[in-house]
Amino acid sequence: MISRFQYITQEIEGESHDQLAEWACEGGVDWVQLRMKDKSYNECLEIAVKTEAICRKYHAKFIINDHVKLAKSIRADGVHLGKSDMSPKEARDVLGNNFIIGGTANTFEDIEKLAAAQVDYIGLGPFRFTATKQNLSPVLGIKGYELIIKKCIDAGITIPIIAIGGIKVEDVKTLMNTGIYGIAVSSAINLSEHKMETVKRFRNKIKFETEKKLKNG
Ligand code: TZP
Ligand code: MG
Repeated sequence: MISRFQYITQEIEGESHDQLAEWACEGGVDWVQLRMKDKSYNECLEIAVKTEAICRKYHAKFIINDHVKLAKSIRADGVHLGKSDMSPKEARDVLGNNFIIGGTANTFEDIEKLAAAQVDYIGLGPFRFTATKQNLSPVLGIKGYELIIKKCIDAGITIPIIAIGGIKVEDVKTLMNTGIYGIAVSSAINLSEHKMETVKRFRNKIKFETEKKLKNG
């Protein structure tokens, strides 16, 4: 099951990935993506082992960004792959069918490629500018999501699409109304003074909007 609320750790001076993950899990996330940047394999391994233990404690899915071999070796639940990472097809060969594989898309054409590679979910963005990611692609805004989701429906693509990039609690309603499946959040939680409270607000809003959508068909 792909979660409709995907939490992503980030590099923050003085705060560890496993501590960030623990706050998020305590607040109620059931999906953690570990996103480490500029670290050696051994550093990543050490952080991943600690973060995985947190996820197991809270029964949250544990997804690793970029590192396919690391995900395999510590038996994470899955990987998230950007355009410059290992291709999803190659990752499937390495990981087999029991791992979740997600891919990044910035356009409908990216989605078509990821759909052909049979990824399990697609992170589509950025919604708006965010300092969390370097070399950011052009922002999509609500109109961009509406247009791309319409093209997905017309093309019969049913892979869960997760909106990402600069998303705040106040954006959840309009984003969910575009037809996206769920939302991924990093800095709005990680840089919040009240992280658990912010997680709860996202969780409740996403749950509310999802239930409304499912009820209305
Ligand atoms: N991919 C597109 S935007 C982004 C990633 C990983 C960063 C999302 O983080 P934030 O802090 O929620 O904008
Ligand atoms: Mg990447």
